[in-house]
This record gives sequence, structure tokens and C-alpha cells, in this order.
Amino acid sequence: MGILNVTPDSFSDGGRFVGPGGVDAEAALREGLAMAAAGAAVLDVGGESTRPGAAEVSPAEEVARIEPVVRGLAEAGGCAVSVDTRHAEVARACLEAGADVLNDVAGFRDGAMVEVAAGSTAGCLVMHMLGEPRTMQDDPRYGDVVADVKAWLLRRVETLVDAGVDRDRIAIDPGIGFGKTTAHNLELLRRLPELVATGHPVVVGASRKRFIGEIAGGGPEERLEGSLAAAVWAAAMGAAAVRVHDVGPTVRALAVTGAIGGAG
Ligand code: HH2
Repeated sequence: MGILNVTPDSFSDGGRFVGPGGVDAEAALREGLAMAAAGAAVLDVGGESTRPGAAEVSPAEEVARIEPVVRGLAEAGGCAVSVDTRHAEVARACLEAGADVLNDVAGFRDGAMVEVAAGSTAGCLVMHMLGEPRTMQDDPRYGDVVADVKAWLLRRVETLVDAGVDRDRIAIDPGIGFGKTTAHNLELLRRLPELVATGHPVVVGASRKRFIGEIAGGGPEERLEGSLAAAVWAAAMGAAAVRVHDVGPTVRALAVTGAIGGAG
């Protein structure tokens, strides 16, 4: 799953397609097509940074940033298009533009998001986040982080199912870095099979995240090797997909992981 952030402020790739002159949808589209050519099966288009302390964006601004990119990618075909949003209005506009997957970092807590999901045939990616982006890294605590995250995700899944979303359309994501310390992130990765055992496809987004820098040193641009290590680990532990910035290197690393595991 390739990350395409159409934002001025995402933690690692912000500002590439949004500047003082507005949104360069053509450039974002070219980047998405390049990620597809490099082997991404899904492109995850986002218009709001959810890094700790990020500024809130109005849904109208989010739609203006990503809707043309989603439409262009959907028209080009060849890759599923996911929309990374917490806002029902944005989700609705992007589904109309041809999006295939709703990726909600708030885990479909908002009833309006559940309604949009239930009224569509889109895949739903339910991610765990503790609290809100602004405050999520202020002393996050759990009893047992894996059990707590899993129980929370399964409650969100049941809400979607009760609203009419087919169970087999729902994937789950532990939300690496979203209200988690490095120790929490590592525990979630170490015990990923407990999430895989739910039967829902598990998606892992560790790419370039801060815990990698904390372990191996370096800023976001120096976290490729650590990101590959996390992606390979996640795949070996049974993740169905990894959400990454560096598509080509990840595809090549996972080809080897898959071959070792017997998946060819
Ligand atoms: N991480 C980010 C955003 N969306 N979605 C899922 N399902 N899983 C994740 O781990 C995840 C996500 C944060 O990373 P990024 O998009 O690179 O940064 P920002 O939020 O600053 O735009």
C-alpha cells in the first residue's frame, strides 16, 4: 500500500504536492502512477496530516486536495485507491470519485463515517488510535496493549457489521505510533499474530515512523532500512498489507520474504 500524502505538513512526505500556490494534482497523480508501476497494489491518498500536534484541516480543504487525485488514479485503473480520512464528507466525495477503500485512522468512531461505509461497497480499514492526534502521544497507557487494541478494533468491526457492512470487507490496523510508545509499537509488532488470528486482514503502517528513528537513529529520510525491517517482520508475522512510503524497495524486500515463506 503506497502512501500518497497531498498535504503541506505530513511528517515525512508533506509539502511535495501542496504549496503556497495550491495543490499540484498532476504531480501527485504522476507520483501515484509511479508507485503503482513500482508494484503498489493499493494507493492510500491522504489530505490531512495526523502526526502528533498537526493542525486540523476542514473537510472542504481535504476534498479539494485529494478528490482530483483520487479521481485521476481511479480513472487510470490498475491499482485500488484508498482514501485516508476521518471525515464522512471527504469519504463520500472520494467514493463518488472512484475510491475503493476507506482508511479511517479514527477507526470509524464517527457514526457518519459508519453510515457512509454501510451505504457503499468499499473496503473498510479500521485503525486503532488512542484519543485524538493532538494529544495521543501524551503519556499513552494500556493494560495489555495488544489485548486492548484488539478488543477496541473488534468493537469497531462489530459496529460496522451491525450497520450492514459485510465482515469480509473489513481489515484492521494496530495504528503504529497513534497513541503508543516505542515499547507499545514493538509489542504490537512482536505479537501481530494475535491480531491476524481475528481472521481480518491486518495492515501495518510502520514506514519511517518515529520509533524507527528512536531505535536506529536518523530523521524520516534515514529510516528506509528500519522501515524495510518492520515491513518484512510484519509480512512474516502474517500481515496482509504494509502501508509504506518507499514502494519499490519494499516490494523487492517482500518478494524475498514471500519466497522464503513459500508464497513465491
Ligand atoms: N499512519 C499514518 C496515516 N494513516 N493509516 C493506516 N491505516 N495505518 C497507519 O499506520 C497510518 C495511516 C501516518 O503516517 P503518514 O501518512 O505518513 O503521515 P501524516 O499523518 O503526517 O500524513
